[in-house]
Amino acid sequence: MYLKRLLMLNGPNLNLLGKRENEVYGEFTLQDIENEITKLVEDYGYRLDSKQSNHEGELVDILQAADGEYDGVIFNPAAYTHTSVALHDVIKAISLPVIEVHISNIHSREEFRHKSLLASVCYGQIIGFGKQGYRLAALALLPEQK
Ligand code: DHK
Repeated sequence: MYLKRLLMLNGPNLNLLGKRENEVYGEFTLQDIENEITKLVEDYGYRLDSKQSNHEGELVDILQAADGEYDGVIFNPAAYTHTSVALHDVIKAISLPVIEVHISNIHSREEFRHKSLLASVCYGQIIGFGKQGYRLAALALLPEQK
């Protein structure tokens, strides 16, 4: 049977969650988020694949390869949000709904974080709700009924 699939993709330094600026990013680890979102999507009969990379080009490769393989992407591009034309272009080029997630409220932080080069090509943006943002993004990609 064909199982519907979501991809959760995390960018640079998010592998350090749990030991990185806890006052900004919380105490939880990336593994905690993966466990929680896997359980949520499995309740809907979906499967979650989770990937993390610190490298811009690798994130581009993963998104190119995801096209046609997944039904949507939960994406925290981390610092590349504010700098990456390559990620803007690949999100525009593929036909998957991509939801941009940020754990922190980027608008209440340094000015260089206020701008997202990706928001205009994403399906939506969820910002500032901690790890709950990943759950909200998954719910936005999942069907209304289980
Ligand atoms: C994570 C990062 O690593 C930062 O570079 C972004 C984002 C914000 C977050 O809140 O998840 O500016």
